[in-house]
Amino acid sequence: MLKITTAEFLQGVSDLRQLPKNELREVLFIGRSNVGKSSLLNKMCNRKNLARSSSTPGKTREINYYIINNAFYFVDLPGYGYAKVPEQMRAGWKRLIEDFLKRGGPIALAMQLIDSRQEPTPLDLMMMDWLDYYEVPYLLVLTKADKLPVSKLTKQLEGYRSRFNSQLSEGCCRGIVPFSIVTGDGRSELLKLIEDHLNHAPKQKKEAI
Ligand SMILES: Nc1nc2c(ncn2[C@@H]2O[C@H](COP(=O)(O)OP(=O)(O)OP(=O)(O)O)[C@@H](O)[C@H]2O)c(=O)[nH]1
Ligand SMILES: [Mg+2]
Repeated sequence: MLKITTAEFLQGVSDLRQLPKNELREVLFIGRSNVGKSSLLNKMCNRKNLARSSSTPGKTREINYYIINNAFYFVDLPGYGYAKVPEQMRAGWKRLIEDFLKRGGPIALAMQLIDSRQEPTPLDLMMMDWLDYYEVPYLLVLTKADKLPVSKLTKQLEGYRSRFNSQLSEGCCRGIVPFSIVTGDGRSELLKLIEDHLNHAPKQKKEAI
């Protein structure tokens, strides 16, 4: 299984011209504000404060790059869905994220995070559509699994599996994994899936419609 030995913050990117010069494979962390992206990233690296947790949700506009094992990147994308963000910023976010996904090649795997207690929001569904369209392999990670009793979590998982059956069988969804930073559930499964995808050949770039 993949073992994370080193993890360092590299840089924040707010414009694609600032992407790291050294093009390594990337594992993306995507999801609405407060869903647990930075917490997941920290837990994967067994570090408490590696990923900066924004005290003001919706304020982080940067794509944060972390270099792992000096071999690949963890990329923490700005959270979306924060109500107080002005429309102009929202449009900027969409353009940045879509251009980012279009690059194809370097992206090994995306983790699409959704709170295990909730249903996907319209923006979550839009993100999944983009990932399918740009042929980015992704996992649905159901966060904060410790907050649900096991029976309810099982039910949620079944619901997600049947709802996204076509993405799982014909689209780019490679699995649905419950996760908790409290119990560590899901961590080893994610490490295994990340390792598998880092070893896959890169995809070609796909043009927008
Ligand atoms: N109980 C529990 N709380 C969690 C879990 N994951 C995250 N949290 C809490 O949820 C809150 C938000 O977590 P973050 O990791 O900062 O969320 P984020 O997606 O990075 O948020 P933004 O950076 O604002 O987009 C924090 O208070 C975390 O402690 C989990 O697995 N279990
Ligand atoms: Mg964060």
